[in-house]
Parts: sequence; C-alpha cells; structure tokens
Amino acid sequence: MRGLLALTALFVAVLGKETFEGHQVLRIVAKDEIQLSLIKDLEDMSEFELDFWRGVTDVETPVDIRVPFHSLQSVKIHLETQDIEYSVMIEDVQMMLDEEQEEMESAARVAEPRNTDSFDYSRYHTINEIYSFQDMLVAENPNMVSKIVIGQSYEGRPLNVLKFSTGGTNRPAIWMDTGIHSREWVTQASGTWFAKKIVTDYGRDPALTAILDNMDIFLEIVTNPDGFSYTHTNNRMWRKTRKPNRNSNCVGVDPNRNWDAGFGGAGASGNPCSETYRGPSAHSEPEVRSIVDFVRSHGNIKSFTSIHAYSQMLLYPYGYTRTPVKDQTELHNLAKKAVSDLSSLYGTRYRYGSIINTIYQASGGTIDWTYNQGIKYSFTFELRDTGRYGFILPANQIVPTATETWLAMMAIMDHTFKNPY
Ligand code: 0X9
Ligand code: ZN
Repeated sequence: MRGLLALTALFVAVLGKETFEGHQVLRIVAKDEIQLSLIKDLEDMSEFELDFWRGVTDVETPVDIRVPFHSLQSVKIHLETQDIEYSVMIEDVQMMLDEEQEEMESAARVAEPRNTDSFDYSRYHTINEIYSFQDMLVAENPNMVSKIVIGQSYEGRPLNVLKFSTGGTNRPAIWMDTGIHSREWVTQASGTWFAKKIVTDYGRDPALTAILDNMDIFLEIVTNPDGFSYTHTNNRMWRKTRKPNRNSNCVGVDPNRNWDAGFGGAGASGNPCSETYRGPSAHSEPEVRSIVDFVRSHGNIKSFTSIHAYSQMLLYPYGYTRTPVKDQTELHNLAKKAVSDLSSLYGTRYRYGSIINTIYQASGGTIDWTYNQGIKYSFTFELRDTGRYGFILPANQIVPTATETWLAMMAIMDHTFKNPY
C-alpha cells in the first residue's frame, strides 16, 4: 500500500492530473428512432474517446456526452451532417473542475474538524477526510455506531461500513451504499450527511427512532475507494474500479455491471476499455464481492438502496430483463410516495420506474442481484442534477440534495419497517 501510494504520487508529479481543457459536454436530443440509433453508434466510435455522462434512453430523453477537445470538431460535424440537434451543456469541463478544486482547497485551509459537528457537510472531501469522519462518528456514538470492515479494495484500502444499531442480534436490516461509481461525488457527500443525520435524529424523529429500535442500518459511504482516491489524485472523471485488466492497457471494471444478475447480457460491455466493462466474471471485483459476501452472511437484509448520480430518478429492478418483478406494483407505489416526499422540500422532480423502462437496459447491476437474493425493497437512486452540472455538481447543492433524498430514504425505510416479510 505504502509503495503504491508513493508510486501514485510519483505518477502525479511526473504526468500531472488528467486535464479536461477544452472538453465540452454536449446534450444531444434525437428526433426519431433512426437518429437515436445513430447516437447509439457513437458508443462504438472509440477514436472520438467519448464519455457518455448520460446514456441513450429514448427519443424524449437527452444524451449527455463529454467530448475531448481533439474530437470536438469531428463530432459536431458528424452530428450536423446527420441533422442531429445538440447544444453545449458545459463549455469547458476544466473550468468547472478548477472552480470545484478552488472551493475544496479554500475549505481545506480552515482547521481540520475535531468532531462531526464541525465537519463541513457543504464541501467535498477526500477519502482520508471521510475515513476520519467515520472514526469520529463512531467515537462520539459508541452505543449506536460501529465500523465494520467488510473487505479490502484491489489497492488494499479498507471497505468500511458504518453499522447503526440500538441492540439485538442480527436484526432485520437496511443497507445503503454511495459512491460505487467514484466520480459521482454528490453521493459520497450525501452518504456522509446521512450518517450524521441518523445519529442526530435518533430519539428526536419518532419515525427514525421506531425504525432504529427494531432494525439495523448499514451504510457504505466510499464503496469504490480506489476509484474515489483516483478521482482526487489523477482523473476526476474516473468511474470504474482500479484493477488492471488481463491483456489490456485499460484499467478497471464497472462495478454496476459486475453482479451475478443477467451477467454478460445486453447493457454491459465485454471490452475492458469500455466504461461499462462487466469484468472477467461475476463478482470479480473485491469491492463487489465483499458486499455479496456480507449480504449473504447477514441473511436478514430487508431493504437495499444503492445511490448514484445523476439525472434525478428512483429506480427498482430489473435492469437486465423486461420481465417485471413480482413486486412491481408495490415497488412502483412506494417509489411514487418516496419521490413525492422528496419533491415536497424544494420541488425537485424525479422520474421513477424500473431500471430498464426508465433509464436503459443494464445487466449485472447491483439491485437486480439483491432483489433476486430475496431483498424485496431494492432501489437505486440517480441524484441531482439533470445535467446542468452533471457529475460536477456545485458543493452548495450537497446539503439540499442530501436533505431531500433523506425524505425519500425515510419513505423506503418506513415502508420496509411497517411491512415485514
Ligand atoms: O449506467 C449506470 O450504471 C447507471 N447510471 S450512472 O450514470 N450512475 O452510471 C444506471 C443503471 C441503473 N441505475 C442505477 N443502478 N442507478
Ligand atoms: Zn453511477
């Protein structure tokens, strides 16, 4: 680990951070099915080195693509010759990243927080800051919070899970994870806020108190630590894990295509260079395998929510097949209630439905696996925004995002508590 850190530091010193100068995020809207499939074809044009921030859904839904400077002209001409309309969502990705970095650094200049009350929830934090936040929270709440290490990442980082429990043995449990895609920074930041919210509300909010008097909550904030660390040190846009791939120079697996649910099917890639590379086999990634082992050995998890960004959606299974889940009606109604509670705060609008009907086909996804394991209340969020800032959501939206999302989480947890199975 030491050696690896030193090597990484050396790499950054020599090669510097990946820059996104002149990169733009284009928003593309298809007029019809023909255009939609032409846009889909862009996914395979590797020479453009496109990064799909928001993939192809349907004719009404925009597609957001980060286009490197070197291919901007060609991509724009390519679109114009096919009469496909686009607009520029982000003029210069690096300019937005510079602002984000400046804000982070100005926050880091003030003294390190000594406790979780003085922790700045309205800023983005490094992995070490989040790790020490977790330790402070445990130290401050020894009767309620403990830290479980469910495994190690490929690069040897601990996979920490916070356990919130008021007693009992192996109580029915609620799982939440954030940051499985490392660049979705608002999710790890929201996870941190959720952790503080739970200890603050216990004994004050009757609904949460009732839940925690009967159930345990597990929260994994930094679910892809190697990727997250890499977003800070080398490449802010890193999504996948950091395990090298056999016979390829491309690194990493999409941890949301690596689960044993329709693994290898449509809506994932077999190409190690793809952002949706499924990996060599199901559960090949230690970050995924550790959750699989934990869920299996716990055996009493009743609700599982995996939190992503962006595009403002609350989704339930399946992503790999069009066959509806047997609990479709109940999950749909619960999603509707959760989304309406979320909106009640600031009017943020969410879409909801099954993954495959609402966003796109994705195989090997987290919650398809958890649902098939018998965890009925399996959900996944795509948090703010709808693309104005995308993955580079300004830090002043962290607390509002977390606060509104918590209302939806409470709806899910409350329903789970009141509907034992
Ligand atoms: O492609 C994905 O993995 C998800 N979108 S993201 O931009 N966060 O990468 C969508 C797939 C299914 N949805 C979730 N599991 N959230
Ligand atoms: Zn994601």
